[in-house]
Amino acid sequence: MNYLLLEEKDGILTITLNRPEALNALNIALLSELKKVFDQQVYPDKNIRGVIITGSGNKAFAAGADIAEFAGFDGEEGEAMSRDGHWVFNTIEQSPKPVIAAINGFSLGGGNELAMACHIRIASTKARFGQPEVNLGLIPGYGATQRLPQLIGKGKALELLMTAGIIKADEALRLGLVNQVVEPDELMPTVVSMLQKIMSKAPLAIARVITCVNAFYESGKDGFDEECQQFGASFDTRDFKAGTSAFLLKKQAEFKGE
Ligand code: CO8
Repeated sequence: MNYLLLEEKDGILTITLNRPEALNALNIALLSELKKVFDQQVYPDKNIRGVIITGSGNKAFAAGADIAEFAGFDGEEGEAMSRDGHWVFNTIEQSPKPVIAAINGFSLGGGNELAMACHIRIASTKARFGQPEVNLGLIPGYGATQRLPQLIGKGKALELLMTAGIIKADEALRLGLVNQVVEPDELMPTVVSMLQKIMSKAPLAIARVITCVNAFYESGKDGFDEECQQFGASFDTRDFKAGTSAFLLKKQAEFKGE
């Protein structure tokens, strides 16, 4: 990996975007490495039960797509880049393992779109958020026109998208863009602690929750119907038996993800 640092510990894979000299701007090669990590490690590896995505250095999560890289693109290349990015970010959003963005600084443009593709966002007080694409004569191409209104509502999303305003972490929390804001030195411990809490639950049930919530936003899908199916399928798992018997015996359940 040229642009990502990977560290696996106690079932958590931490992926660090590693281009600090460019504020971790997302170039095409970095995104393709990210896709590979999810396809080849996160999805298939049973030992990985949760994922953290963060940025290297102390200034940025990611300050957007790499402007220098796409500056010479034409429309066809721009659309292809956008479609490739959607493919990567959808893979993250649909990950059966929980993915938390640990937002340690600037979360702008494509960087913020990456954060929004994660299931949960926890920010340091130093984080700054925005979709500044209209400053460049562009619109967001990695999902912000869809995921930002899903998270904060249409009116505020349009305001941020059209003014290119940069907001602080406390405002992002107020709007619902992030789940929690903590001091910088508390960021990683807080993220790890939330992931550990999720990872202590039944893994297949966690995956089904992600599937059902995503279904609400997927065109052509009936989220209520998806819930009925996934609910029913949960009964046929060993984890369901383990969870219910542990409850009835007043014990702590041990889930195996089976
Ligand atoms: N792309 C490439 N390089 C970047 C980016 C970026 N997005 N952001 C920062 N850098 C580089 C700077 O060029 C600089 O490099 P160098 O030292 O070689 O000059 C280095 O990072 C440090 O940046 P600054 O000196 O600018 O740091 P400041 O603290 O002064 O400013 C800012 C920080 C405010 C974050 C500033 O860097 C900035 O405005 N960056 C650009 C933010 C932006 O516009 N992001 C949106 C990009 S467009 C996008 O994300 C579209 C996504 C969808 C694309 C879909 C396909 C078409």
